[in-house]
Amino acid sequence: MPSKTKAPTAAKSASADFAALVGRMRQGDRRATSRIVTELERLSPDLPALMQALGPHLGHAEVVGFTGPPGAGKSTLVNAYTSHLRRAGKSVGIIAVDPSSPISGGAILGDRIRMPATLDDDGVFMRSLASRGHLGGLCPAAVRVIDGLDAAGKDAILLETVGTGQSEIDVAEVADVRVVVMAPGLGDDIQAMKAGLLEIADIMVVNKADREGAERTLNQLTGAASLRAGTRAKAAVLKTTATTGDGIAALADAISAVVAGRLEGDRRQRRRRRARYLIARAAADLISERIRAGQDGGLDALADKVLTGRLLPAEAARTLLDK
Ligand SMILES: Nc1nc2c(ncn2[C@@H]2O[C@H](COP(=O)(O)OP(=O)(O)OP(=O)(O)O)[C@@H](O)[C@H]2O)c(=O)[nH]1
Ligand SMILES: [Mg+2]
Repeated sequence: MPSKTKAPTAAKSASADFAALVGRMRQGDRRATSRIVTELERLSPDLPALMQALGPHLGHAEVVGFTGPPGAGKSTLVNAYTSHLRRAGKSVGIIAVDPSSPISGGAILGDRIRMPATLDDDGVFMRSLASRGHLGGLCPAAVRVIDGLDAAGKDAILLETVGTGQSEIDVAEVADVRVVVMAPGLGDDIQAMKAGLLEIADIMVVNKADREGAERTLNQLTGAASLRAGTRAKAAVLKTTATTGDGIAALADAISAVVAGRLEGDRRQRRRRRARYLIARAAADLISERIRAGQDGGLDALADKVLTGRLLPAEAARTLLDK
């Protein structure tokens, strides 16, 4: 019979289990990696114990985010870059975030087909995640899985997200290098995404360079890159044909240049950025949850004050947060 007095023992054995499991994952045991990733993916009650076991091993991997409109060739490009990294002897973790709400077998199967480099290679671990409630965004589960694959000792973690709405900002938060993938014939998308996607890009890629209009898209992006506000370094703009591998070596060089320029000595900083993101998301979720549950911290009273002009919505939000 499980009883309250047994709880501490259970917690202790969970952490002992995780320490052993993390040890096996670090030896390259695929099944251990898979299990840890699954634990991270779902919010298991043992998560704190697992995070503790992962803690000492974090901060090695470079995280490269690939984002852009649907069908731009992100998966194909991730596959080509993975092959490149494998030839250089680097291990790779891939997280593909699928924005469709329920876990759709079709999309995930599609990722496997588009990423043949992930098959039958112990140096590559790939997981597709459904972003579910987080529309088009990067789900917190993906950020936890980054930690898992980082602790597994992967040299590079490649994160594929569809660039809509929130996700570009999220990718900017958690990726060390941000690659925005476009393709010819997406002219309207470029307009729509200029503000968000192009602002966060370290590297802009015109994929499908074998297609008509690639040169025009390249010029548009080069123009957008030069207009970018602020003091950040200008984004590199380059062409790839992911299906043949053309331009992948140049992309790899551009990614290395960003890494070399930015990451030296900031292991802790990287970890902290991901933790900050998780805390901010959890805080937002907590407030939404409280409001849904009716424990809304006097939201009606605040609403009345906003309606009568006595309080700005942002001030009301601050009051709500301070409760
Ligand atoms: N001609 C050409 N086709 C490409 C290239 N790269 C990808 N494709 C094709 O474009 C289609 C979409 O590629 P994906 O890699 O699935 O694109 P994606 O951006 O991952 O798509 P979603 O994940 O659905 O948003 C596939 O049929 C690819 O074979 C390229 O460089 N040239
Ligand atoms: Mg894809």
